[in-house]
Amino acid sequence: MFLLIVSAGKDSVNQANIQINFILFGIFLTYSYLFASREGTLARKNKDLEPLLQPEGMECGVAMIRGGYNARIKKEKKPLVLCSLIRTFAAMTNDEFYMQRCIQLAANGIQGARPNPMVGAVIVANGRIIGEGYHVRCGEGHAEVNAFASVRPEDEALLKDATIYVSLEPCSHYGKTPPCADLIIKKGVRRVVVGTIDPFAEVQGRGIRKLQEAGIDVTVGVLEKECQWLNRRFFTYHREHRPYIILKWAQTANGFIDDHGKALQISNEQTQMLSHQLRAEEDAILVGHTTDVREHPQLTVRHWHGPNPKRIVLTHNRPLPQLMDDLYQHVIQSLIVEGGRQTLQSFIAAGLWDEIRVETGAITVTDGTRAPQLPANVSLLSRETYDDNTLCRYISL
Ligand code: AOF
Ligand code: ZN
Repeated sequence: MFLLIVSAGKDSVNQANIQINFILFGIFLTYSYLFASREGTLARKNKDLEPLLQPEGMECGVAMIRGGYNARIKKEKKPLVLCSLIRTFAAMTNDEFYMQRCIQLAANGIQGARPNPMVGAVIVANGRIIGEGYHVRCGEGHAEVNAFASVRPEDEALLKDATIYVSLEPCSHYGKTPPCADLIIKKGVRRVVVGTIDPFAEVQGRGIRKLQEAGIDVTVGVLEKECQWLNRRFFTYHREHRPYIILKWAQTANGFIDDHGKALQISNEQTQMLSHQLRAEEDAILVGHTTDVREHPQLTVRHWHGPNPKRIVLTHNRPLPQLMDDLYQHVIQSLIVEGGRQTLQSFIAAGLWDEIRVETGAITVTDGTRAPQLPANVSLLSRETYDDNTLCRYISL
């Protein structure tokens, strides 16, 4: 539209130019129409998928929902006017759509997969999902194994024309299980779409190379940032040789973390539950020596379901780099730092943090320990309100 007005105004006698603009305008309208209807389709598809993500159906990492699900995910009829440009756009969106499904599946492995990454896989043939799975538990089948196992015998013949989407590069090494790249080659799929390269030293691009050498068409980097965010603990651990660090504190409305040095109940029932959920999802939790002596915090999971994180007390004379090395050696991929002020501030000063969670309650006190100072390079990730408490999550810029 913009092109049409500007160009026509400038050179209204140039017939050829106007014709080109009309064509461009036509493409623009067609694409807008298709894009809008596709958005609607995707929204409906997503809505269809949600109620089907029941834990019982996902127990073995294989969606037990293929019948109804396949029927519902079939593409809607597209309008007849389809130029190649639009097809390219549509293909891009398709890859992202199926990768999004991989991420959704992978997230089911939050408690069982670690220290392995959460990974999801989807097999698509003729515009239909014929198999999907995720990595359920460390030591057991990878996402690709579970996805292939879910393909119905009558759909096996479709594999030769199929595309497999995986949120993490298929592995190339013998770990607790054999290489997924070999399995994919053996199954004979035509195309592999990978969310992101595996940062694990034994893989790091070797899985992709193996597939390419076998003549498979490989696309890498679809929803790459989202795939890396999902496995932020795994990525930080392998890239930086330290755990993903979450600094966490609760403060009064006027910025104190205790009342004249005495512990203070700031969290309400809901935010306490969220804190315990966080504990269940991370590998370790740390407090400073002073906080341990003063408050004897249990640091366990009591208001949520899941394993307790490893409890660590930081002694005064322990340098943080040494602590990081130790945690790396013990395969601790994520760490919550719960306090007190000095400990939190020392992590901030050393730049050793990936996420900061600040809970602010409604109460005020007249004096106490001041809350740590947020670093300058924070970016607000989310802000949620739970009754009288506000939970802000920050990541670094
Ligand atoms: C994949 N698909 O679903 C996962 C992968 O000891 P193993 O055999 O379980 O291998 C663990 C490593 O495999 C892990 O560190 C990561 O590099 C990769 N995880 N790879 O192809 C999967 N979970
Ligand atoms: Zn694998």
